[in-house]
Amino acid sequence: MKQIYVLNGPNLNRLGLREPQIYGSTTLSEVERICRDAAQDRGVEFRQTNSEEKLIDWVHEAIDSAAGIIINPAAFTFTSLALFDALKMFPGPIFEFHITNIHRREAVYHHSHVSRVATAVMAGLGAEGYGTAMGAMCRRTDLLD
Ligand code: DHK
Repeated sequence: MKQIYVLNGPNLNRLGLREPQIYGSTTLSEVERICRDAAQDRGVEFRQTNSEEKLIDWVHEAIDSAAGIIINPAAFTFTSLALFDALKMFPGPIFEFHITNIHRREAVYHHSHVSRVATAVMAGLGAEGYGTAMGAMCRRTDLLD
């Protein structure tokens, strides 16, 4: 069975230290643990980058090797048509994930380029929400297998 890719964008490497009043105190390695626990025996590829090029390369890689993608594109959500174009090529389910409810935040966070290609959008559940996203993705891709 193909793996689930969990891809994280810029500044999320600072999770836990970065604006804890907004993003909470859970670190990215704790988020990885949450995802792997929720996936149980499903294979998980968990990555983070501050580079738009790398994020796009990982989406290309996922086209051939992933059953589904859970992606927190962070700031690239609102800036990257290149990421949108890359995700359009992915044949499986794509869950767009945000720790915060972007629609309750500043206007710069209101228009996502990713939502137009995403199967589902999850925002505002906090870091724990990654586990919810993984559970849903495993159920959905089990059905597809
Ligand atoms: C993370 C970011 O880095 C911001 O650019 C987004 C997103 C929100 C989050 O909630 O996970 O606006």
